[in-house]
Amino acid sequence: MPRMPRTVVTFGTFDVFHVGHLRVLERAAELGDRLVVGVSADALNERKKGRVPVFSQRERLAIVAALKVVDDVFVEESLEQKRDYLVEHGADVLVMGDDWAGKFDEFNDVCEVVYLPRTPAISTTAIIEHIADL
Ligand code: C2G
Repeated sequence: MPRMPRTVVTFGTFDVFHVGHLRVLERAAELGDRLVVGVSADALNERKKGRVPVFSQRERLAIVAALKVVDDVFVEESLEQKRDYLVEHGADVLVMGDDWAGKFDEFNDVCEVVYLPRTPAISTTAIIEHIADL
C-alpha cells in the first residue's frame, strides 16, 4: 500500500538568514516528505523580542520560500495559535531548535515533536553586533 506523505512543520523568524537557519531547515526536511515553515510576523517579533526584524516578514517569507528544501510557507501571527497551525497544515512532525527543548511537548497529541541541536557559534544577534562593530 502506498505510504501517506509525511509533513514536517517548523517555525522561526529567520531574520538575516544564515547557515544555522539553512542547516535546521535541511535537517527538518530529512524527517519527512514535505516541509512547511511558519515565518513569524513582524508584529509577533516586536511583541516577543522588543524589536522589529532587520528584514520585513515579506522579505523573510520570500527568502525561506525560495529554498530547495521548503515546500510551503505561512505567516505565524501568534505563538498561541501553534496547535491550530499544526492541524491546519497537517503536521506529522513539529521540528524546533533545542533552544525550545521541552516547550512544545504539549503538541505530542497532534504530531511527533522533535528538537534539533542548534548550529554552534552563529546567530542573527551575533551577526548584527559583528556588522555594527566593523
Ligand atoms: N537555529 C539553529 N542554529 C542557530 C540559530 C538558529 O539551528 N545557530 C534555528 C533555531 O533553533 C530555529 C530556527 O533556526 O529552529 C529559526 O531561528 P530563529 O529565527 O531565531 O527563530 P525564533 O525567533 O526562535 O522563532 O514559534 C516560535 C518562533 O517563531 C521561533
